[in-house]
Amino acid sequence: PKAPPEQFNFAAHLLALNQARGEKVAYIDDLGTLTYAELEHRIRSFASSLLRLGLRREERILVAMLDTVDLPVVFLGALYAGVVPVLVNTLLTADDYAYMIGHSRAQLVVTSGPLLDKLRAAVTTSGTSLRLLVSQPAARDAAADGAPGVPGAPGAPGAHGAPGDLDLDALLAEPPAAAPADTHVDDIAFWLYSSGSTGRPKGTVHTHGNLHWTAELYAKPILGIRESDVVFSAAKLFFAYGLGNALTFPLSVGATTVLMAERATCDAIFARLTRHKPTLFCGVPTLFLAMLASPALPARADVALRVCTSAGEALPQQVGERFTAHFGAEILDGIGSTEMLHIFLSNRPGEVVYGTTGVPVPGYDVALRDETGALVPDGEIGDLYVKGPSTALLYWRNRDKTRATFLGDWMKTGDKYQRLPTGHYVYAGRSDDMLKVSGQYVAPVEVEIVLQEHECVLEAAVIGKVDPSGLMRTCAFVVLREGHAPGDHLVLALQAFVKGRLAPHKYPREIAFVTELPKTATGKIQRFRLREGG
Ligand code: 3SK
Repeated sequence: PKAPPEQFNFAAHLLALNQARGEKVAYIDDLGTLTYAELEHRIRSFASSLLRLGLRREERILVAMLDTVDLPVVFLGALYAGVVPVLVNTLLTADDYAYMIGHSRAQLVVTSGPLLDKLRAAVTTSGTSLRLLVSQPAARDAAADGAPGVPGAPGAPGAHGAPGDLDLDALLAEPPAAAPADTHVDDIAFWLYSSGSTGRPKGTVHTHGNLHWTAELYAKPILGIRESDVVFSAAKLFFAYGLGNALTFPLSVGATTVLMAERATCDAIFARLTRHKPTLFCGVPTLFLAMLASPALPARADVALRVCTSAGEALPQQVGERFTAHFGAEILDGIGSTEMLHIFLSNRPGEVVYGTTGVPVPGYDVALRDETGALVPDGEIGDLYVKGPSTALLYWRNRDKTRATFLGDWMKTGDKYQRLPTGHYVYAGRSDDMLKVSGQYVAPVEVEIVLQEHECVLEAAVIGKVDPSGLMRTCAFVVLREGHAPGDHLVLALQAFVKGRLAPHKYPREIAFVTELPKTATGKIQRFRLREGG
């Protein structure tokens, strides 16, 4: 593939690519359709609004938005203006956002109506007086999915505007910016936050060029994405995986993308698969498993799937096989990371080996090394390293973790793998204590700290346990204070306690009450003994 030129603005590049597709539908969301011409107009209007609001090149804006067409508009409008969007998970707490506002020194917060109260609380906690820009789109046309309570619909719950708030629809009525910011291919384009086993999430800084490379190296040659595809990603746009699936890739070939604001339940997915007939569906293993178990699973003839992708955690072999037997379409299991922006190790259409993560994507080099840095032979487990042109520049204001992760050309992924003699890679767990549950990271220590704040809990230890279907679940071992008795009511109370304080994917699915935790002579919890059942 051709390298982008030195002066390169990814948003302007996409608009130029799609110039001749004005009438084609770029996006379908819960409120209707948006053509490529409308998308371009809105992106350029948003870019000029940002400049008029006083935002300057390289300043950051925090973007906590649901998946509607407004999100690609805000993301690409910011890039067009040379302003840097910091895309954040919409399921975090006000405290998490307050940290991110301070850490990124964001100059504006853009959010969706239903998230407004949480973001307003975050701004207050951050001690800043940032303005909130609110996306509250109205239905656009008859193609609207019309789901009840569509987030962002007029009068949707949670939309409590205040006098200083800005309205996105009003800003989009402004005249469009004439020219894009003349950014360099290596200029900072956007950030994503990535979780770690200790400490705060890391601000992962990406360039304009990195977006281009994920489309050129993975989406076009591996997925074979093309103009006629209709793309639907269950992973939301704020994940690196979702951003590639539902923005970078389809817009790089002029395809149509279905966006969905609500949670990715089986019923919500089935409704889009049968109504909009996507040809390319991007999911995660837990979801594929739940879909196969659902009595409402659509018949093969009711969908139009060409190919699917899976990432986030390893796809169990039987899940892939059962899915293909039912729908005919293959699931390409792959692994990527927030730092590499998208998938660098993947299965190929027609050559899928279920139970493996496939082989390196051409353009990326992959190596398995031991603790000394030496390469390990086939069949042995090693730490996975990768190098390639979409690697993030750094973790913002975190020199130690930047230096420990970005090692010259190579990036240490934190995953362990084994290579088979056939050249296929097989997942062998994480190198640190992190768990990957439903495709998202959970740091055991963060959940343990919250459990210990509960009045009944003396001590807690959290581990991952693989369930019978082969997927990771969070499990907590809890020692109660004197005077408190174990029981189902306490399991539910502790789960609710964690859910109220952390993002929902972090609560323990299983809680076991024990009288003591295994520890070293110096008092450190031995999680490995809990994992071994000892
Ligand atoms: O979880 C993954 O494997 C992944 C895939 C693509 C982009 C980002 C990530 C974390």
